[in-house]
Amino acid sequence: MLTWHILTGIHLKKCTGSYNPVIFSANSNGNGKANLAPQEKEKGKGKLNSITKHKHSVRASPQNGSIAVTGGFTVKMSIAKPLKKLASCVILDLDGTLINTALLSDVLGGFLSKYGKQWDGREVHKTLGKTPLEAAAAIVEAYDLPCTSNEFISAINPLYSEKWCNIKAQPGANRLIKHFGGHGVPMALASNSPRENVEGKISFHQGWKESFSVIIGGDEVASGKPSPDIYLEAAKKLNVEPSSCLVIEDSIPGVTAGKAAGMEVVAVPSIPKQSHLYTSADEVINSLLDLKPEKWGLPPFQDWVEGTLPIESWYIGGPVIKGLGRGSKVLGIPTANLSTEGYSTVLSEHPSGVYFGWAGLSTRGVFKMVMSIGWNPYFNNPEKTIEPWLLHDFAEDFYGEDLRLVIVGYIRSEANFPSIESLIAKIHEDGRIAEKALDLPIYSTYRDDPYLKSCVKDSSHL
Ligand code: RBF
Ligand code: MG
Repeated sequence: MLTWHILTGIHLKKCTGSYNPVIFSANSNGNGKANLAPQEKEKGKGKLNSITKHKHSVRASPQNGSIAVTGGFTVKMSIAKPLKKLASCVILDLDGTLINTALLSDVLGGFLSKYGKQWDGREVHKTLGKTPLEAAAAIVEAYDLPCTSNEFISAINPLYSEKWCNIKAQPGANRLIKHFGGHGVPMALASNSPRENVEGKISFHQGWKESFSVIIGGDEVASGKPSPDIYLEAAKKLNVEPSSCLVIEDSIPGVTAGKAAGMEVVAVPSIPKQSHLYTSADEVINSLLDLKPEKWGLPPFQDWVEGTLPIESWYIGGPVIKGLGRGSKVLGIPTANLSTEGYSTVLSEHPSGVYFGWAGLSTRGVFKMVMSIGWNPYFNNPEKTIEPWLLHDFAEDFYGEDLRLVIVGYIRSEANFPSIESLIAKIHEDGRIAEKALDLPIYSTYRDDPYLKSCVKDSSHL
């Protein structure tokens, strides 16, 4: 039996193993309260008017603004945007979507160097979302290799499979799989890679194989993505209409395939700064942490607390460097920019966005901290940077001091803003959210993390 909460006071009980979709356009914050999206609040739209009880119905009727919620309730709303299609199943791509296959790029680099060629990491887009044969052909051609595409595949495959055990799940992948699995939402895995490779890769991720009702590899259909075949086959095996499937994809060929199959597609681009190219996707999100299943009629995540998402903690440290001189001067927000030298892997593993946690400064103590990771769309920086803002008034600068961070939660993805004032206002709001959240036990315990302590204690003997 499955139970989950959506809007205030509504419990939906399911008595069968199958999942019934629920759709509404307000955000649920996971503790049973209905929150409206901030922009809707501002405009005074999306107001919850009334909730009426009735029997099983699943369709939205945008004309009169009522949304049918399966399980017996209709939520009456004035709707700002037309509702998206209902999904009852999720079909996931693997490489770049659920797992971070970027490290395979190093294998390719090593391989090409044996041929006296130098791999240009920026060429990775030539292989993204392609079938193995197409990707091989693209590399053989770009680097003018003295072998056929098939020979290339036979040579590189064993080198790739040696690395499978080191491939990490994308941030939010385990959470997503557990969430949909726990709510009985059928999931399929649909990859251009051969089935054997798909199974090999996921075998290193506990609980994944059992979570998928269906797995389709590129070798099991006539043509790979961007052909819709893989997705259509997945829907067929799930025994559902393509129109009730939500696809999650990182590559353009994958998005094309999902749309061609008649499905709703959320793109999670795995190459930074490329979102503008994903025009055919129904939505482009920055990372799996930003997925809002309720937009597609699927059960909402319930792990957000007070505007924050607890994440598996991670650590980074180094000397404070001078940033681009904007923090204090332009914004009035003094960020203690962190040198990212030696942290390129850590940096590439974590999606850009606004995070928070605790900061240890060698001679000064431990402070609350909110930070942005990324390219700062407003300034469009060329490099991914880490810009922690220590929520404390310091009398002077501390460039060169050792700064250690424990990052414990996520707030939002980086955004662009129409004015510097609106950017500043948002950063202050982030600060208030972090400040408050860090007092919650789930986050406050990290204040005593040895990683921060050792650094503070060591230098107190100086
Ligand atoms: N810059 C952006 O362009 N977009 C953002 O959404 C954004 N969010 C931020 C959130 C926090 C908590 C902090 C400290 C900074 C953020 N910034 C953002 C970066 C800000 O523009 C940056 O601190 C200045 O560029 C100073 O170097
Ligand atoms: Mg992919």
